[in-house]
Amino acid sequence: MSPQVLAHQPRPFTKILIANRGEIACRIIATAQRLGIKCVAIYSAADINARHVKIADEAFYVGPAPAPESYLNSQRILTIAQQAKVQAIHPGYGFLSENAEFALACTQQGLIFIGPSAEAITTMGSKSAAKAIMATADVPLVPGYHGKAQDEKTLKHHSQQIGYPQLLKAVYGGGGKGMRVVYRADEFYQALAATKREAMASFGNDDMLIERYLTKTRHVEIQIFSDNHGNCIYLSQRDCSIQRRHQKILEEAPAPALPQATQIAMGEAAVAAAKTINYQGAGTVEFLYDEQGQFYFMEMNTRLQVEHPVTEMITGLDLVEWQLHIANGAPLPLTQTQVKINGHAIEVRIYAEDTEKDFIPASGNIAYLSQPPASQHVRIDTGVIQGDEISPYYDPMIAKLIVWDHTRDLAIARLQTALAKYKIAGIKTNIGFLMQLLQVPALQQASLNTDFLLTHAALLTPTHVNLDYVLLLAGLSLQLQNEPPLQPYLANNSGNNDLQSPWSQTTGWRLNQSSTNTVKLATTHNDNNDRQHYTLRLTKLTQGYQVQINGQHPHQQKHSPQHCLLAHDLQRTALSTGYIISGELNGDELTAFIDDHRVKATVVISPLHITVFYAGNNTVLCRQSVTQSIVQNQALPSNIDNEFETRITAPMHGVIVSVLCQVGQIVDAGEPLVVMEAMKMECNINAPVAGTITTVFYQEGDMVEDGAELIQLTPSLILDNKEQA
Ligand code: MV4
Repeated sequence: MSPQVLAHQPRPFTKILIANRGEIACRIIATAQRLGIKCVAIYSAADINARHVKIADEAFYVGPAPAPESYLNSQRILTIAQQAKVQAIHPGYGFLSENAEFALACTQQGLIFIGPSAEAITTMGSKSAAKAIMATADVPLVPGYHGKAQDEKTLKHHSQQIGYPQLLKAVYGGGGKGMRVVYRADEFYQALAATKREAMASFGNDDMLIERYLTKTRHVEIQIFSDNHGNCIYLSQRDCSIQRRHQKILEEAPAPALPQATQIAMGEAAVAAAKTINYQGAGTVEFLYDEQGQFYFMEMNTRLQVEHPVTEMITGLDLVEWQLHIANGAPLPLTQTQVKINGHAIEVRIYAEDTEKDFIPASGNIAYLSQPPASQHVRIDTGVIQGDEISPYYDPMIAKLIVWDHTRDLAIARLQTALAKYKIAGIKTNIGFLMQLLQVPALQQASLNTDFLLTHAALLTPTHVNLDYVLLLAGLSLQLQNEPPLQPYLANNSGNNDLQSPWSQTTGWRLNQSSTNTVKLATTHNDNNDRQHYTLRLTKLTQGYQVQINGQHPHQQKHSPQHCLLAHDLQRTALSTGYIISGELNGDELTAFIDDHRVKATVVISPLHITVFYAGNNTVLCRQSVTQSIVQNQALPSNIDNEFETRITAPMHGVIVSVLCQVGQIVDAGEPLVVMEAMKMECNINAPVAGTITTVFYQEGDMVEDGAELIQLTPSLILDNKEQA
């Protein structure tokens, strides 16, 4: 370091604005506050109660929920920055982070944009400009054409020169859009026209470049850091090959099995790339790495990336701290040789999505959230807490789970353990999918390429869950929830306690069937919009319960002959039917005996659902209890009560298109009551039996959750009985 650099002691920032939301806003705030910097958050109408707003020192409303009106509203954000008197703006990733105009506007208003110059952003935003610059820095490029001339003849000429297969790429493309593989010369013109149309629609520019299409490549990227004093270093690599439709799912550092010489050559190429454009701050240079061990420049991202924590875990550095120092004019804290790489880190992205329905983003409430404890091995970056909504306006990422250990194998084991402890209910997530992914031998052997998920799709089908067990655990939990341990109750409660009252119970408990309780459960709707219904009959034994599912005996009772005869065995022998279960519920944690098998599960009980986390699976069951009025009607003959489902529930999350009935109306079985719409498909909700509408819970335009009660209908038969009673 030169004496001048050492002499340069910039005054640290005291207040910054974070022009972002979610986990990255929280992550930036954490470092800034640790450094004594005050943080100003911005929030859209959807984020008033968001975690990033709560942890910030102050926060300003930025605009309505849609991103163009809030987190992309650069004018409004700059106004807030002036009003809040911040010195700098951290853009995070996404939103305005790679918007050159915004970076320039910040600078022009005397605010420091925590990132590179507008010029560097502009250059790297064009794939052809980036390639042209990289060529001057001797960074290896995929053979192809990235010239200015865009007439069909020129493009066709270069297409012939390059050979096939080749890839047409939009110069301003991103996210896998505006890209097409051309396998034969005679496909060229048609592919060109289609790709140009797509590019024009998506990016407002249809300039193209052509590259030789490389197959079986890995995505390996280099984290670089440059200061304003001419220093630039690289911080190992990350392998981000495991992605689905250009959405990264798992990232790791360092890139596994990369020869030392390649690590150095790639790192130095990335530094050369950054130096050529006078880059400042954090950046990532992406390469394609092929089976021959060659690497090629793909693009440069001029921001802090989502997956930066894996680099932090293996270097022990805080990259946001570095960004703040460098933006403030300080020199890089380390030289290249001082950078030490230790162990292996893996990150998985936990998304709110339905992995069984083509990974469509899920939105809704995180009704339950239980995370593995953070440690030197486990880090969780998240912007949500239990009870928060995942709104449809923004990226559905719930959290990043990052693990570290001395070796890749140990890190995978850590990740498996941590994922098993990651429990979310109320919204669909990809956690089960991630657990399966970690079981794939090719993943464990680091046999990676960008087609990984396509190649191994067959191994990533949902695992078979023992539904009997899940039903038993659910039934037992509902039973235990309403039946606290006898001794403590007698000891501690002397007066009336409504919670103990049979009228408060929702398990289907009945006065006139004192020893047998009925629990009705149903699976959530499948693709064909139907569900399986189950009736569990629990008969109280001296210890635990004897349970029948749908009145049937369990399929194959496994008796272990060597096993000593336990009380359970004796009772089962006596009854010679059903399962014998018992257990204890401590909060959400259930310990149960199912026959002789002692198992642990987590159960989350809500008014409409019960979610059972068991053996790495998460099963949501709908509670199909009968309505209170029927349960409370002691005069009802016991044989009809449970056979009628009078709760008419939404088969899916969606919008009420129309309500076709009103309170008091007498309807026939099969008569349509409500029309719902979800994912652009309409569906009628019909009366399951003839009866009288007693309650209508929603009106046109309302949004309803899957399983929400829509209509209450009292079956005619029941009314008749009531009148008799
Ligand atoms: C490629 C390629 C093969 N050959 N270029 C995808 C995103 C865009 N930024 C560049 N991409 C690719 N460019 C040539 N000449 C394969 C991909 C590619 C890919 C790259 C990184 C990570 C995942 C990918 C998935 C499909 C295709």
